[in-house]
Amino acid sequence: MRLSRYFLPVLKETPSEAQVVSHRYMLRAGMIKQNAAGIYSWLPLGFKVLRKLENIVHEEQIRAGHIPMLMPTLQSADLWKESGRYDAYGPEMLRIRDRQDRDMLYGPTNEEMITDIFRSHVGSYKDLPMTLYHIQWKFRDEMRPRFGVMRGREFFMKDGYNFDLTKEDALHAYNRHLVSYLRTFERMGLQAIPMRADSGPIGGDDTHEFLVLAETGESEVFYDSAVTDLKFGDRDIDYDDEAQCAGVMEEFTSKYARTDETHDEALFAQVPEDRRRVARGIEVGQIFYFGTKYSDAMGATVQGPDGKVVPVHMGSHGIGVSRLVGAIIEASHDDKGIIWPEGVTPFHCGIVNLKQGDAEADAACQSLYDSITALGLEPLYDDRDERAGGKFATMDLIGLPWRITVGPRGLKNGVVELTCRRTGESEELPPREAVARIAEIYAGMEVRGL
Ligand code: P5A
Repeated sequence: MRLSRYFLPVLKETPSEAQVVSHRYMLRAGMIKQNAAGIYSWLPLGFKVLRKLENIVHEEQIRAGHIPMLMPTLQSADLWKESGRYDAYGPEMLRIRDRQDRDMLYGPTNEEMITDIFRSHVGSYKDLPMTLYHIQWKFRDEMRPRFGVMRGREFFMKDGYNFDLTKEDALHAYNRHLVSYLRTFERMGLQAIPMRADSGPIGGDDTHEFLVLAETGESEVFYDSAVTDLKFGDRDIDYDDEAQCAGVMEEFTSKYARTDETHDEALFAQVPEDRRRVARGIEVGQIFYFGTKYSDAMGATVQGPDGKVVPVHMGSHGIGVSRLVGAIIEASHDDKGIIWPEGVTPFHCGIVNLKQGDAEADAACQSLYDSITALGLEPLYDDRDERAGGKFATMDLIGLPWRITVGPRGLKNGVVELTCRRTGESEELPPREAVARIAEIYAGMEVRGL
């Protein structure tokens, strides 16, 4: 993409309404525009990151054997009256009446709708286990929408629902989700720690939240610092293997790590004192096992191998896809702007032309642009007729992890400059080698975007 043809409305001033760094940088980098409290348009740069996160979530869900689909944002209130949650959900639910005077709502989550789909089409244990998911906009009329996309009213969520014959099978689904979430968040360059939590309006006893540690996090968390040493890495997991999934679950959840709702001082006191941590975290995902709560209320049953008809065991699992954009920035930035991890960056590298209009510099930039594009990667070429300082400031703000700087002086010596956004280190090298380095950095990584 050439910057002169792109829509990147960066702001020079720091917007006064933004209280946290991710919100400030998302507004300044032209990623989002607020349309109403907690409701945002995703401008082109923000939309690219959102799509990258969505792609990673899809890939990891499909890898775990879960089946993608799409349910609507608007729901009929009838199903919620059946489950008993229409009244219980309270003022967070946006209730709408259609022209026929029917009660509708903008879905805050989809347990009821998926249970209805299941009961309409599945009647035998032979179709189980089954996990269906979608990635769709949700609406919760939050009392205090704030921190930009981190606590929005309209937000993008991946929500998945498992259906199993027995409690044991459903607990395997729980563990499988935990494992796939560890992998998903690591691919995004994040450490998200599973912590024992409270289930709130979703229900059930077993639930873990995934928290990214950050000073601006809304949740207070208590943990044994040993949990931050755990890395999922590139383990080869067989998601059907119950023992293997249970082993990873055990490894990642046996140390003390809890949100304030479930915190237990007496248990925490058993953690060696030098490893006890009290901090703040951003909740980027949550998994639940709630047994037969919805299948009992809504009659979602299957015939078991013994011919008996039994309610299915269920759980649900969510990832806050739009919240993650803010969470990644909270975890990865400096005083000049965002620093995108390679796995989620909107463009793979920037190309800065120090002397637009100089025939040699223009040709060298175009050639770099073509070579990097031919690799299947997306460069952002700043081809505007602007001062070098302004171009660097824009690149730093929008946070592309690598920048190639091209100027007549370097070209005389046959070199361009390759700069790492995270370390600030630069090296001079011939253009062909710069392209080879970019190819090497992104080898084996998901590279497609929009
Ligand atoms: C699990 C999926 C559920 O709704 N039902 C279906 C279950 N869980 S949850 O924890 O309530 O939400 C899942 C994730 O969505 C994100 N999230 C939000 N993101 C932005 N703004 C909000 N107002 C908001 N509310 C929830 C969180 O990341 C949460 O973990």
